[in-house]
Amino acid sequence: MANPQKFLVTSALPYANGPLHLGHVAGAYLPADIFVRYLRQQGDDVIFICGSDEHGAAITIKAKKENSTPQAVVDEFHELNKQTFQKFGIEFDLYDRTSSEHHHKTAQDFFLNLYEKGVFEKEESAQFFDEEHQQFLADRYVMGTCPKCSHDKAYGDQCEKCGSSLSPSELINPISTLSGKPPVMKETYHWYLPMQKHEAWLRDWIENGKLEGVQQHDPKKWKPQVLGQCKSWVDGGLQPRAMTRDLDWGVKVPLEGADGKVLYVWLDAPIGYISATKKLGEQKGFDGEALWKENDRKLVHFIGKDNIVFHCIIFPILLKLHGGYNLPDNVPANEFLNLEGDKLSTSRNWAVWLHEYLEDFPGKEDELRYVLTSILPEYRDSEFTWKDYQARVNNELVAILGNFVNRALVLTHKYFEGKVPAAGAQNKEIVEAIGVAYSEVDAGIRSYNFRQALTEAMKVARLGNKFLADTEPWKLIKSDETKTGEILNISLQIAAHLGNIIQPFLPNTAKKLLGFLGLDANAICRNAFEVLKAGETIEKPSLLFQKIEDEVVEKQIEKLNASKAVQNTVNFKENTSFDNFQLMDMKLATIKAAEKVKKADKLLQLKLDVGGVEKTVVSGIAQHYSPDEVIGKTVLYLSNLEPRKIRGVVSEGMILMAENAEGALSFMVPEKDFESGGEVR
Ligand code: B3M
Ligand code: ZN
Repeated sequence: MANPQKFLVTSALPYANGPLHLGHVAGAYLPADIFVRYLRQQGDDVIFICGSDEHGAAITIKAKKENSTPQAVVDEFHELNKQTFQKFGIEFDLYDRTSSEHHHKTAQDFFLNLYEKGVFEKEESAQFFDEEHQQFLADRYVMGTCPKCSHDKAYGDQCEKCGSSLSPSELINPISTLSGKPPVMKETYHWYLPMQKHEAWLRDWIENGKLEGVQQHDPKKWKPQVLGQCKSWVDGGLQPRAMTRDLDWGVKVPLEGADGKVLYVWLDAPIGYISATKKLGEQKGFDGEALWKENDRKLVHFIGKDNIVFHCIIFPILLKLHGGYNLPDNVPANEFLNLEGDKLSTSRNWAVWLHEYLEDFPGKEDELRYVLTSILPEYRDSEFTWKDYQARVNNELVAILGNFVNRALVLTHKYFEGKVPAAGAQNKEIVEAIGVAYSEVDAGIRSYNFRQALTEAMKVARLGNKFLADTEPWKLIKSDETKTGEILNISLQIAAHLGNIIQPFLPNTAKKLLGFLGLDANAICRNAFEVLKAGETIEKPSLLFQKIEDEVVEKQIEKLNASKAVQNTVNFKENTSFDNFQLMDMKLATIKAAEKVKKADKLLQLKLDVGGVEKTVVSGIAQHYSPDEVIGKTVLYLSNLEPRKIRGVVSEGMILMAENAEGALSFMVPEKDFESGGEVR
């Protein structure tokens, strides 16, 4: 056994404003759990931290929508998610929460440490303000068209469709999610982190793993897409980012004159990893914060790709400026898991909720662990389908792993009264194959390639299945009992190693299988082929897996489509006044010229004639129409939106388009041959 290594492993803190779905599990939780289980099995010293992220505008928006309070919302989902993780077998050392007092204290101390060092710059700024609700709008309270991909429901901080990190002022045609109306700009002030000042050392840390006084890491071990996103962020020019927000829910800014302001959620949430570790230390009697300072302990953050910039740019800057803390050794972010051909979406209820899976499939946690690990989006988005779930369970778990174990143990009972038969000569090929499997699983897991590691582990089951098929002990028994015994002895040793090697992936199955063999999981030495001694008694096995029947899968697909049907009902916004409607100035406009906007593959720049007046509009229709398709069309034009500069072009108003359920767009054109400039009311 090599010298034990030390790790501090975190999984992204899920927002406590909704349940967990399979995308969350495949993104930041299952890979981390496999990693931690394996390292612990190898004797490494691992601390595994997670908890609920309970601040941020999304939670306050949900509370407002449900006429509830943020605390009530987070209490509900913190409990649900904590229970669900436990039932699914994700074994955190602590599942904490950021609405806790100890987290607020830790986050405020962290902020003050930086504030007193002069890290922040206090800046006045114009911020979106909702006049109806008399509230400044944090990023998540503003929605509009993404300037990068023209997704029309992008948030002020992030576009969920293309993953771009945005600021509210970049959105095209922003509206307040509180009132549904365009927000106004109002003066406020915040404390900014001037990220641009840290570009030089940050780039060196990202590209070379080097940073004075901080442990070295190896960027070559980082996933290319993670490094790529970091580099493009740094190359794109780091910008000052406000580290406080005008919200009444969150960690209060611990400064005079900061009433009504809280820490930016992406400042406080990662500090949640630290406060949780401290809390764990208090519970277990050690200095939790010290784990963040041991230079031989590797910090690994498991996240989804939409969290890369926060974990690889912003949090490392904050950790370094605070001083004394390790920076991440690796951030093996996963891409996105899609579902039945569409993006998983909490808001559209297009998801398989983990807690519902556990209710519908009691005792089948390992089946889901197996299928999700087999399709983890480690380097590109991947897809969960119920048909694939059924196929993998039936054709791999039942037909290979379960079948091999069942035959080896049943035949031992049938021919040798459940006692391990005498061993014969070693089968070098098999011993070699088992050794290779162990080292391949080790290499896979330690390089965050869990799909490959599982494939290697399953080779042991395939090896056993093939060995029985090739040697046919059920025939040999008729002529040579000793030889049959030797074959079953080998099969039982393979089964023991199989139980050992699948532990990180399929912990419940491993426990059952090793239980049949009367083995203690930690007593299996991977370097010795013989685990079971001749004469030892093994239990009569039960089936490790049951087939998934067609109707079970059909029922799940129906359930999904029913939820989509509900979601596809028309969404009406809240009523508004006729006076408000009259504020809109809509006219007919004829498109005189059109061209693509440089470096924006979804935007067209249109020259309009509006009754003889020329107007310019940037419109997110480039993926639906080519420039020459639109010239000459007379369309519906909203003229009096505040002009907005988009990719260097000042857009004066917008063209109104209709969109169908599949997302196709259509112009709204007069059914009579009306001239441009005509009023629409
Ligand atoms: N709450 C997860 C998300 O973006 C976010 C992670 C915080 S980790 C400090 O869905
Ligand atoms: Zn986008």
